[in-house]
Amino acid sequence: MNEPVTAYLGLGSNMGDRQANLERALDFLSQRLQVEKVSRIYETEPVGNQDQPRFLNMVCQVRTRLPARALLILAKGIESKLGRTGGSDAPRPIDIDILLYGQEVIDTPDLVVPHPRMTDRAFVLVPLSQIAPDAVHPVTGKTIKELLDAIREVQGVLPLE
Ligand code: PH2
Ligand code: MG
Ligand code: MG
Repeated sequence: MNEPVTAYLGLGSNMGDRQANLERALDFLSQRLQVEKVSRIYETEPVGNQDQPRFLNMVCQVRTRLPARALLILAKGIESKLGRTGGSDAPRPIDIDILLYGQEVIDTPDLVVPHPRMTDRAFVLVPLSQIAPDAVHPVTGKTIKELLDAIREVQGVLPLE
């Protein structure tokens, strides 16, 4: 049996009942692994394709014996149960990204961990620094708090209520 690993997942929704989508995704995740911590929910301006609705974003800390690839398959399965169709920059009911998987560095065509864009995305680093400020990014060697401090202006990331 594999040793349990602490991983961080990023969740985003910008279609339908966004808050309900996040909650249902967390529900599905907790049926298959231990969800140890969840961040607040933030309403965020779309990054990249700006011609789409605002997102709700959050992150969670999970503990799992699933290998990274199995975790990816679980995430994709939940995305399609919640009705995700369309490409990577289309609006979606839910997007579940593996941000960190222990201290592992994975670089394969279908899975790259740490998530390649997490270091400059405030909508990831703000919620992640809430639950794991001292987690170390295994490629840069920096903590989440250090990565967040390196972003000059944190804009368009507002806590929901
Ligand atoms: N996800 C993207 C692209 N842009 N912008 C925000 N604010 N939140 C997201 O989750 C997001 C995005 C691709 O996955
Ligand atoms: Mg994403
Ligand atoms: Mg994704």
